[in-house]
Amino acid sequence: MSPKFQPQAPGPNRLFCSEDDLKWGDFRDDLSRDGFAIVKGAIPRERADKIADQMYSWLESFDLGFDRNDLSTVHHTKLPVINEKGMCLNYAVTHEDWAWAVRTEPGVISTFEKVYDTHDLIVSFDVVNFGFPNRKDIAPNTPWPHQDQDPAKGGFRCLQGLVNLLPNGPDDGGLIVCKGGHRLSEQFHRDMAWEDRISAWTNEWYGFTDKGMEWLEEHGCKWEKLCAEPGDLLLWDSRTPHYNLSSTTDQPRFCIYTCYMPVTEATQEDLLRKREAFEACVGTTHWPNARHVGSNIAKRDGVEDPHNRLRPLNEPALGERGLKLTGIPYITA
Ligand SMILES: O=C(O)CCC(=O)C(=O)O
Ligand SMILES: [Fe+2]
Repeated sequence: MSPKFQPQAPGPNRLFCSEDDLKWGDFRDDLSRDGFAIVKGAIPRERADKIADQMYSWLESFDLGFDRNDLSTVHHTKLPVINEKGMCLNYAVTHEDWAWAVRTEPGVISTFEKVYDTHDLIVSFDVVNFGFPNRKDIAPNTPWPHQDQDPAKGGFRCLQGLVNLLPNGPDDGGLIVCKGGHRLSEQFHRDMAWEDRISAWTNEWYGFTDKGMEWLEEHGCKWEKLCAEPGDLLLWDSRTPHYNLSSTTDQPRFCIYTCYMPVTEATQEDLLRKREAFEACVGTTHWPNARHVGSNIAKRDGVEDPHNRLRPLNEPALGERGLKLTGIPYITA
């Protein structure tokens, strides 16, 4: 059987993040130079506000006592399981209609189309972030500087993104990046190859140790906390060292990770696994090729959460573009 769509591979204007490709006059120049960029208003403010409202309603839908207007109800007993980094991994949250609404926003898709110079993209089913300020009821979010790319595989391979959904100032938590670190990545891993690695559950993750952080500093890299308005799209090269901070104000931080790659960079096996993940309403990492898939079984106090959900509360109604982003129409067998 031939696929429903014949995919087009990335075109000649694909971003390579090399010295000589600073030529676009838009966010791609920042991305190439700094390893990160902000696309202002990728989602119109009104629609971003609506998504944040739906995210709050989703948290309240568990009926555990969380009330968006009362920060004292931010407690793990009153919420679905959210880790110290603000991430919610289960409950089919990544397939809620509002998560898909963000993934299929034209301003978000077109940004990634420019980066890869193709319309034939697939999107990750990544987790969702509900970062609440000053949490004392869960473990502290200590710095976890890392890159989301296998050090053994150099070069620009994947662009990560997140759509910011609440006002996000300097102390409101969120993404912190190491400016220019992407360009030093290969040199870093050559110089630091002697060092024992922090254990990781996937090769596509590398954690920076204190020594690694010193190396970055000695090579002139500075860390920068990115600030954004609702609807802004934050982008970073997977080689760029980064982590997230928790809010120290009264302002929560909500975001949805959105990462796309050309479908031609996924194998048929990847697409079949991705289809299974879609049908089972489970998540992936930020890598859209679904090398790793998640589960909807959250554990609360060591046992299965009685509030687990295997399907979204509101199923997404995907149009043709949304369906293509799942990769399913590109399956040949
Ligand atoms: O929440 C963020 O800003 C960053 C998250 C992150 O680094 C990751 O998911 O790998
Ligand atoms: Fe990351």
